[in-house]
Amino acid sequence: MKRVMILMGSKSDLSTMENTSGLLDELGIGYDVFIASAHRTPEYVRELVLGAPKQGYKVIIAAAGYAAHLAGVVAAHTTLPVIGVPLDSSSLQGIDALLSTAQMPGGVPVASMGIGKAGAINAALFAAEILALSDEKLAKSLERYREAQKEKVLRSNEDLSGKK
Ligand code: RP5
Repeated sequence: MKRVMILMGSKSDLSTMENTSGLLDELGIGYDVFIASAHRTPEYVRELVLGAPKQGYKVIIAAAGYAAHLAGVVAAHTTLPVIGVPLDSSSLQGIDALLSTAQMPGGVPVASMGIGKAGAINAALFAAEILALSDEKLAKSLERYREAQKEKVLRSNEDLSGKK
């Protein structure tokens, strides 16, 4: 079953968002990806989001650059958790997208990640953390991911001291 719906405003967002899909693959979480823009295809966004619960999606990840209204518009149409990923597509290096994604009016929350690649990675992990609340196997996978990350950092210290 696909538990995560990933939306992005343009095909040009795909390379950054492969950090999200790649990590979901690693964690064994099913997802579907759709290109849907809050500005260019507003009706399609609405249709996808309204249909999401019936399709079994539990979390929606929405990524966009420029005036990134996608996550907010998605959140306006659902009470599923919405994770926003602001992308650095414009000459403002994603600050525009970050503010558009994060600065939601009270009442319609979007969990905004950071800009770009790190945000895309964290979106997958945050979605996994939500799903892990009712999935013990996934919770264990997340613990293993953290452990592997820790070991990688510690190993890089060992590599450094080996060079001294
Ligand atoms: C946003 O505009 C998209 O999310 C993308 O980041 C940006 C540029 O889109 P393209 O002009 O490359 O299609 O809506």
